[in-house]
Amino acid sequence: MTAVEPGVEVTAEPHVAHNYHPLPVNIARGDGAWVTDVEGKRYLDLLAAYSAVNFGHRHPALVAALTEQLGRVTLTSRAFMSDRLEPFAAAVASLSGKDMVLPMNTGAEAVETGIKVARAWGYRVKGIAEGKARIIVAAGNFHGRTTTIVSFSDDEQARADFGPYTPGFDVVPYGDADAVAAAITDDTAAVLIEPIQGEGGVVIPPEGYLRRIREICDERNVLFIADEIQSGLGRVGETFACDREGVVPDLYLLGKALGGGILPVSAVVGNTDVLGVIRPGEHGSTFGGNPLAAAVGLRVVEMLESGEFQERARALGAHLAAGLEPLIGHGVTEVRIAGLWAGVDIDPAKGTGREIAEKLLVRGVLVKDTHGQTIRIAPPLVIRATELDWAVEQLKLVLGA
Ligand code: IF1
Repeated sequence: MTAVEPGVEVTAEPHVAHNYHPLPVNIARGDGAWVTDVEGKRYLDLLAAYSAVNFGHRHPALVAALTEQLGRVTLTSRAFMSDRLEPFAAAVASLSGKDMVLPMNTGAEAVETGIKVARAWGYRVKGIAEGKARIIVAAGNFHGRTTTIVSFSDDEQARADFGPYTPGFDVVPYGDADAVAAAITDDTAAVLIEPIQGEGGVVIPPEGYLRRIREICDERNVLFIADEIQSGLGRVGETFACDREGVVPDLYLLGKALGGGILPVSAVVGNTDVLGVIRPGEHGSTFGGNPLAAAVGLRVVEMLESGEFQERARALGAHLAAGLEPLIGHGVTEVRIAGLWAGVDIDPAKGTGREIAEKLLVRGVLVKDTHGQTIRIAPPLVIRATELDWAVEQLKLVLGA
């Protein structure tokens, strides 16, 4: 028996590992950093829905914001304003230091919207010939799963048999700013990158990479679009991962945690000289900026304004690093950590990332593997240091470290 907290026990009965992609766990409840499955087993959630649950499952302030809005109005079309949209957009703009917000729903919709804005800006402002606009992206990218987005993915599993692919994208190695500069032509409208690559397993670029991209984009009249859908909103110990280098992109793409771990809420955030290229009626979405989403998103932004969650991510991330780094050479080959977001590469001698994830699951810890040997750790920012210690202890036991 593994006692995980007073009075709660996780039995070590092995789950039958089904050979389907999701891990064999069927969740019925979520509370803070913990979830409970249909059999009543509790798990420490170290994935937090890939950083959509930064504030813990069912954060009381977010549930309250939702409940209060449910008693007023939940959905209006964008043909009419709602009294939640303006405060939400103003709060997101203020948090980002920008003056315009285009609200959408999923991360992929924000990415697709960013691509449309970049192309329209390319034609209407930069003067690129119609239909010729190009966007530079990074190898190892993950920006979602629509057909245009997988068109510029270099992950065969994400793109195979989903062609014909959308043209107009140039792929360069991640982390190499000179490669970005070399790829820019007169037809380049934008550079679209993750400030830290999530799917790649928390791939942190060399210090100065983001600053160099900002400089190159300024020199060459190219938009810098930062996909902060996973890295943003407190995860890396800053409001945005770009803040780590003091860099401000032309467009922030936000999602996941913007919905408080309750609703899909995403947004494209920029200044009017860029985002304003989209004319009324040219873009939209049935649910984008709906009153319910705006109410939750406004509360999320208010919770981030104090800096408390960013500070927690920094402090708890340092604590987690202190627990994980001694495992290097003892079942772990590398640890990459930014704020409270870690990629841990498992020594193949100990098994694959998936095998380790399944062994951790039996011990009441949820993580997700990626790319064979890596497990991703992205706990809710409300987790306690003692819970992190317990999780690291489980990893040590699984590794026989
Ligand atoms: C899956 C990955 C994470 C994202 C970034 C946009 C999106 C995502 C940086 C699209 C979404 C999710 C999607 C989920 C798995 C997960 C994921 F492993 F696929 F790459 F988090 F690392 N930009 N990432 O990370 O946002 O449309 O999903 O709201 O599809 O398997 P979405």
